[in-house]
Amino acid sequence: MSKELSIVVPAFNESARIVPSLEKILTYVREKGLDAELIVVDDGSSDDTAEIAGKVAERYDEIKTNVIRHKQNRGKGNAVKTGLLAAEADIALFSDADLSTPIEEAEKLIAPISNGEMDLTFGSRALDRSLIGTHQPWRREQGGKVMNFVIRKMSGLGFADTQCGFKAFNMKKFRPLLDVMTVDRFGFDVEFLFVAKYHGLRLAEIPVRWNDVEGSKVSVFRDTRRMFSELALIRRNAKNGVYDLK
Ligand SMILES: Nc1nc2c(ncn2[C@@H]2O[C@H](COP(=O)(O)OP(=O)(O)OP(=O)(O)O)[C@@H](O)[C@H]2O)c(=O)[nH]1
Ligand SMILES: [Mg+2]
Repeated sequence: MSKELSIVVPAFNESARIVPSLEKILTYVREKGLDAELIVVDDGSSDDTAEIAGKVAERYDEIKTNVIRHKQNRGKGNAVKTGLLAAEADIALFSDADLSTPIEEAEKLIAPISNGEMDLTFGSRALDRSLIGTHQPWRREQGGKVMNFVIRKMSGLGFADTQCGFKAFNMKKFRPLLDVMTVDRFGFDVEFLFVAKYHGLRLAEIPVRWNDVEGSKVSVFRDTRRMFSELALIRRNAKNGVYDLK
C-alpha cells in the first residue's frame, strides 16, 4: 500500500539548522504512528547537508527517508518540485528546513485535504499575526508586506501570505500541474497557487504558528529582483497559454 503522507524538505546549505528539524519531523511521524515518508532534497549544497540528513534518518530506520541530491543549486522552487515528483503518497506537505512553522501544524493543512474539502492548503503568517512568536527583523517583515502587495497586484491572487514555507497538496490533482511549472526560485509559491487556481483546485490559506529562525539565506536585494522577474514570467505564461495542460 502506498504511504498516507509524503513530507518534502528542500535544503540548501542547511547543515547548521537541519538536524533538530529532521529530528522533530521524524519524532512527530513516529509518535503519531503515521505511515509517512520523508523526502529531503539537497539543492546542490556546498556543505554536508545531505550526509547529515542521511545520518539523522538512520536513527529512525522504521521511517522511509529519501535524500535526493541536486548536483547544482537550482533554487527552492525546483527543489520542492523534485521532492513532490518523488512523493509516493496522495497527500504531500512541504516544509522549510528551519521549521519556522512547527510540524505539529501539519494537521491544520492535511485535514481539509484528507476529508476532501480542499486540494491545496497553505500556511499563512498574515491572517492571524498573534500566532507569530519570534518576528522577523522589522525591515524584513515590512518588506514582506510590501512584497505581498506586489504579488497581489501582479498575480491577481487575493491571498494575504503566499510565501510561507508550509504547504500541502492533494497529489492526484496537483501532480499533473507540476509539468507546466516554470519558476525555480522564490516566485514558485505564487506560480503553484496561480496554476492550481487556474485549474479549478480548491485553495485554502490557513493561519499557522510561525517563528523566525536565524540563518535565512535570502538576499533581500537579489531575491526581490528575481521575484519581480518571476512574477512577470507568470503573467506572460498565463497570457501565452503555458499553463494549459496538453
Ligand atoms: N535560500 C535558498 N533556500 C533554498 C534554496 N534551495 C532550497 N532552499 C530551502 O528553502 C527553504 C527556505 O530557506 P530560508 O533561507 O529559510 O528562506 P526563508 O525561510 O524564505 O527566509 P526567512 O523568511 O528569512 O526564513 C529552506 O528549507 C532552504 O534550505 C536556494 O537555492 N536558496
Ligand atoms: Mg526561513
